[in-house]
Amino acid sequence: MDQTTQDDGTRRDHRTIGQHPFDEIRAKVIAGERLTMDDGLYLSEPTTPLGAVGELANLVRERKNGHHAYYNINTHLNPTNVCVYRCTFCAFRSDLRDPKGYVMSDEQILARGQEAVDNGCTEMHIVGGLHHQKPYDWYVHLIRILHEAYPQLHLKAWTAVEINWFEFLTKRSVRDILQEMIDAGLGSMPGGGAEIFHPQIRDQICEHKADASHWLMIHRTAHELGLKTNATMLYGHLENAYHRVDHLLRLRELQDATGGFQTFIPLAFHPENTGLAHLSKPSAVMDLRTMAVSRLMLDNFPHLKAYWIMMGLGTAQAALAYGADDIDGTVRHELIYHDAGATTPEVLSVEQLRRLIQEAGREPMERDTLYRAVCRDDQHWQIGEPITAKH
Ligand code: V47
Repeated sequence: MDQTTQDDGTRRDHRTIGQHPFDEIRAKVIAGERLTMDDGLYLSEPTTPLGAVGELANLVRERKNGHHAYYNINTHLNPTNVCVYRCTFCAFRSDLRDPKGYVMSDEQILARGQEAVDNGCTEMHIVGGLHHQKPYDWYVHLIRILHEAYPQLHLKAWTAVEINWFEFLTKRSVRDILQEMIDAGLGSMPGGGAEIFHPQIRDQICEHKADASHWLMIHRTAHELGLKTNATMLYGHLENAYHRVDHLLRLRELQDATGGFQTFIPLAFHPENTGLAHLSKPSAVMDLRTMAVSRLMLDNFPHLKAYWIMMGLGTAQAALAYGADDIDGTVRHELIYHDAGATTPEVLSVEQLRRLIQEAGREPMERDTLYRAVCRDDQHWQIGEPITAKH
């Protein structure tokens, strides 16, 4: 396609003759060739038929993961909601002295671990606020006590933004901090805190947070230490298609270098109780297009997740035909989305999750956090074969 994209995302179209741009993109995808910024922008335009974009994304999804749709049995733990930052999109955070603020005790944290194990969870997803008064040692301590008490439970913990906060608290290197966390029991890192990398948007929604290059450096370091990580993108607020495609390209570049990302999770903005409450929630059409464009641009990511808590059950089911191959998990104790107005249930049973997947025409497969098949009988589970997405 003969086009140039300027810095603000507008495009100059020099195309006069030749193939229709969609045919060109389709030919590239079929040949396994890489898409460009301009391709991503074309696919993002509301006038590019959503069905056609979805079909192309589905082709890549089935090439990589066949008809499987993965899920896990998991729980969330947010040890505190007290946070020094005031990101405009966040409804979860609390000021230090706000009655809404809480900090969990060791006993409460361990009780959550016990509840997770009793419910057959393989994973605990741990993130929270950057507490004004909690020392770094507290964050290491809670990983250690959980891991010592429940060694089978995979601890997927701390976003890059939290790791950056630990750098500030300790004045130590990212490598040192991550190594200490790994020694304490950290199993992998979730993808939060990425928001939108482009400074035109990042500076408006979370100006104090680690910037794009710092977020990426922390994930690069994690990958070098052998940790698998995820990546997210928060969309449907102040950004436009250019910012979204730019975000995807930055992730793709790091993945080329390290191969350490497992899953990409596009996160739809929920405005209720946030500093951006005047905005409306992105539509299902936008959710599906963002999933499909992400699948097509992130050709080196093995998995894309339709996070049902955020998308709603119906859209998450549909997303399994628009590029997603994973639906996250049973999810107990989710607070970040429910504080921002999500109306999805607090938890789904395994039967409900499997039925959602089957209704979408996919074959459910339980995985652990590191994408290995999980084999279960009534009381016990064990790890089976690794799930390998094809290129
Ligand atoms: O970074 C916060 C987002 C993220 C709102 O790695 C909001 O498997 C929408 O990263 N509306 C945290 N989004 C959640 C997250 C995540 C979720 C599920 C799975 C994984 C994974 C990671 O939630 C934040 C931010 O981007 N967020 N507030 C809101 N009002």
